[in-house]
Amino acid sequence: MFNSRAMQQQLDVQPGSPIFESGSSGICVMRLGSPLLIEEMESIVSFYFGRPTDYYVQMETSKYTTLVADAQDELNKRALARRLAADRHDVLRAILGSERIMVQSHLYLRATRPMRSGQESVGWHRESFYGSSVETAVNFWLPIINVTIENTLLYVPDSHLIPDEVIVTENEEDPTVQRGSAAHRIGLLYSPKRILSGVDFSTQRPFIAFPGEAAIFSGQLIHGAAVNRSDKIRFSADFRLIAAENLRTNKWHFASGKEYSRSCEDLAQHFRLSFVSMNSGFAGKSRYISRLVFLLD
Ligand SMILES: O=C(O)CCC(=O)C(=O)O
Ligand SMILES: [Fe+2]
Repeated sequence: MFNSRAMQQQLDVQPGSPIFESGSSGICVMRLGSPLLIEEMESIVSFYFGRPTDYYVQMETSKYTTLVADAQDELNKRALARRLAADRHDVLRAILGSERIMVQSHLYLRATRPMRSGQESVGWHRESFYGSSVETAVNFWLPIINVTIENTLLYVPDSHLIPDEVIVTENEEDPTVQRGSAAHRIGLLYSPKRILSGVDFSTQRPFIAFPGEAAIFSGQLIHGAAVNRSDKIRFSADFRLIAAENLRTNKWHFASGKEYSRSCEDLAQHFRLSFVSMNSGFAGKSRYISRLVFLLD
């Protein structure tokens, strides 16, 4: 589906390179500083999804989305969005051009089952379709387990430069996703939009990022369509970041029950959180750790 030249071009995108300019593709891939963060996320996912894939493929959808929401809650209790942002604060400061970075309080866990019909993965979009973005916000996306070329996220290079007015969409209500349900909490859409015109999809490319790496991209980049053509569940996580100066409102985020964004500048707190996760296995001391994170949070 993708030629090797297209892949090579994405690999050339350097950490910290400007992502909002023309010719930048709108995306860059960077390595996380601490491998412990991805190990912790892998442990949590493995703990919740320890059975053979078939067990989950056959699971009734509302039961499955509740399980994903539970695993997502565990990641959020551990403040992983802010800890990941703090881990590469240097690159994010350069990309966002600010010393004060706000992090979405809620990290989404995507756990897309193989080849499900209906939307178990999000279709092509930019964040402004769903109201959670301004032009200067960026997305942080990272593979956790089983992300391959057959199920990774896709993007259209430089599409972040297309003005909103040029993109024509239509709404398709999805009766299977109730507002406020577990499915909605894990990022599935009750009113997804479909792009009718204004985007040339012929230049689409796959996100190539390996465990321990993260892709940072403009929230305006056209991305999505990660239909899972592999035979395993695809696990990845994502959240959004913005310079404090550009945040116009800090609205309530229903999925986390907190303000939409929190500052990631309290590094002392992040060091304490990282220290805790360094000295613990998930299984052994999880109750103690969760409580500590909750108190600090
Ligand atoms: O991973 C996915 O399927 C969707 C991710 C996404 O839309 C995002 O990171 O903004
Ligand atoms: Fe998105």
